Amino acid sequence: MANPTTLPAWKALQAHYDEIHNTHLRDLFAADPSRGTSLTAEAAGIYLDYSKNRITAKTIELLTQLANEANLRARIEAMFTGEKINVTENRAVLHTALRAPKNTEVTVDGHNVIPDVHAVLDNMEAFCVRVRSGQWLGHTGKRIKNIVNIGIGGSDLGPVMAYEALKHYSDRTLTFRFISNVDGTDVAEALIDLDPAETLCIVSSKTFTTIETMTNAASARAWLLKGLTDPSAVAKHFVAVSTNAAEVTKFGIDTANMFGFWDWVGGRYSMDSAIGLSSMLAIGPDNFRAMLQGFREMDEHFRTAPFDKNLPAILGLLGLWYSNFFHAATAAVLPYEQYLKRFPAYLQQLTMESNGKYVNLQGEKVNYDTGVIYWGEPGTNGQHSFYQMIHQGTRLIPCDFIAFANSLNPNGRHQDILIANVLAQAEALAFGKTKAEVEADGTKGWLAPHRVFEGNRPSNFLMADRLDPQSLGKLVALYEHAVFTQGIIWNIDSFDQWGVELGKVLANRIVPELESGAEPDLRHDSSTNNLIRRYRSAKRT
Ligand code: G6Q
Repeated sequence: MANPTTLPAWKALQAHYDEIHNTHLRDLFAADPSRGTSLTAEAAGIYLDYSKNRITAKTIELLTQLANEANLRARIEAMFTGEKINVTENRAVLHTALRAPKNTEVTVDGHNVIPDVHAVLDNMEAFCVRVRSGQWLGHTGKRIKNIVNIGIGGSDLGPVMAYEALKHYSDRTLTFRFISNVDGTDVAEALIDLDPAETLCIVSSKTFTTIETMTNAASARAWLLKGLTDPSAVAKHFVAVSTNAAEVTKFGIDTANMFGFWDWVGGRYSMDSAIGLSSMLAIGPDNFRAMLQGFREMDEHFRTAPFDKNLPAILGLLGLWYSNFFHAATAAVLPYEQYLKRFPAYLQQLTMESNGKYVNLQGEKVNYDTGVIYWGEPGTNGQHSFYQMIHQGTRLIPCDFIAFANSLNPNGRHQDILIANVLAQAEALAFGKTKAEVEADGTKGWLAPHRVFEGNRPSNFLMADRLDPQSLGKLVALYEHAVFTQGIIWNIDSFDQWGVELGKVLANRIVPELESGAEPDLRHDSSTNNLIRRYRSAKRT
């Protein structure tokens, strides 16, 4: 693939941007009364209104042309059919196979992976039924009441996000905790009030070598044995989710209690693999399979719908429009659904680890911005803090609003007030409040500009019926494929993470220097050496 900025569609988009970037949404709406219904798309029960973007029909035409020139269609097929599109790791990228129906065939190195996927799913299901029904007992014969997932990054963010998102559907007799940070406080607080005899730890790590997870798992095992004393208790209280059977065995977990996945599942794309074991324990196998069905519906839509009707493609292309043409540095994701409180954090990893790359597939430094910085909080909380800057700041911050027609906890006027707020925010951002309107309200002179809202602040509006396992699957797949769309056009490897790998190596080098009894031979820069010495002399234990 070529440098995208040399493609005819990119050049046409630049010229088009020069023409329309100052056009106000007020004027675009005034010129076309049907805009609010025409610039919309719907698939799998998710409605996307993208009319409040700084675009015209021509913009969409050019963006889809760009997708075509970048061979997006062929690249989608390459992903779905198991081509090794993660070129720097020479791996297929097949999270879509995790939710493919049993009768599909997807081959990697000549091997159909779908039966393997379903075998693991069936194992997970059998295990979850045993734990949830009380057939699986702890070492002392007590029923499991607490589930602790120990993992980090892709082995944590998906499980935490999904647990929070689907709490409404979870078994409330079970307590869930998630330990990720190597800060001893994380493990201490997670276990503080749990009875080891009633606790099941899931050690989730693709590699089973990540220092944070292995340190936390060792501490959790020590905590368990302090309570239960007999080392054979580990077998009843620890299971593993990993691709590394040898390391799992070394840790002392029977591989009969290991749930596998494969190198073609990236960490940040793994919440629907065995990494979702805690989710399945929480919501039950049927709900987990319903979530997979949701993912699958969005996969099929992405694979087959024309790009101008394709939700992930539109979302991805609009993100690129603001990143590369308006030079917006960040984008806010604002779910008006309390259960989605961890969704922005989840998306942060998805987009930033996937597309935060400065070299292209050929290893050359790119001369355009890649990656969208996502951030956000559930509404309406953000309205009372950072929305000020979205409304009246000097930076352009495109927003994705996510709302559901039905609350899972209907209560009087709550939902109407919530939805009124999200609608009002999107409206105010787009249309603002003019000086004339401010003055008509009685504010004159130098005070008036403080109350003027320029508007023309773009947003997408996603709406679905209600948050449930299926709609969560659809939403996650929607963003996965939007990120994919951008990565293809930017011509980068969205599926490696060398920046993360580096962190893993660097810390391992310094640990022995901090733990050394004698003054270590420090070979870092003067700042790092000084900080190491300072830490060594200040630490008491
Ligand atoms: C995700 C990344 C990264 C990874 C963690 C945990 O795409 O690769 O966040 O998930 O570093 O790795 P392990 O699962 O191997 O412990």
